Amino acid sequence: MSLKTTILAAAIAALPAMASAHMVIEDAYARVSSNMAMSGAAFMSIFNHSDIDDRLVSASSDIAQRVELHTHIQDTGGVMRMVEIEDGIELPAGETVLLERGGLHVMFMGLNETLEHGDEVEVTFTFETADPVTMMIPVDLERMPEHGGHGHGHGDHSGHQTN
Ligand SMILES: [Cu+2]
Repeated sequence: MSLKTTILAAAIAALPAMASAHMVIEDAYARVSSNMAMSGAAFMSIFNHSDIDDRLVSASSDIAQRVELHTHIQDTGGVMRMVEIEDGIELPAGETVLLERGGLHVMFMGLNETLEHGDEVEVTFTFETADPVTMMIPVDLERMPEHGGHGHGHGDHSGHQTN
């Protein structure tokens, strides 16, 4: 292979990474909040495939009147509650950040339509540095929370609500 061909091949190989703006969002799913019928949330992993620390600044979608970035905190009474993260979610270079049940999540406030299992929701993610990412996120009302960290073992279906 000539040097020129090698460079061309390398450039072509680099294209998909550039197109995805160095943010790789995987395993995304959305669901209706169990405690608020007209709200929902989305969970996923975000891999910052770059050497630049970045930040998820906001998410937007037509599915809801407002889309916020939330996390859970424990209040003084020991009760977990959700709070908006106003300065965005940190995405350290080369690391994967998990948005998961009981932790960080994308919150849909005031759903414009109900989320049915199997639907897809279009969501656009805006980053401080990386290009925005728009993707279809499947609604999965059957997914159980990940075990680990929240005191729920496998087979714990007690918290399962489809609505
Ligand atoms: Cu929330």
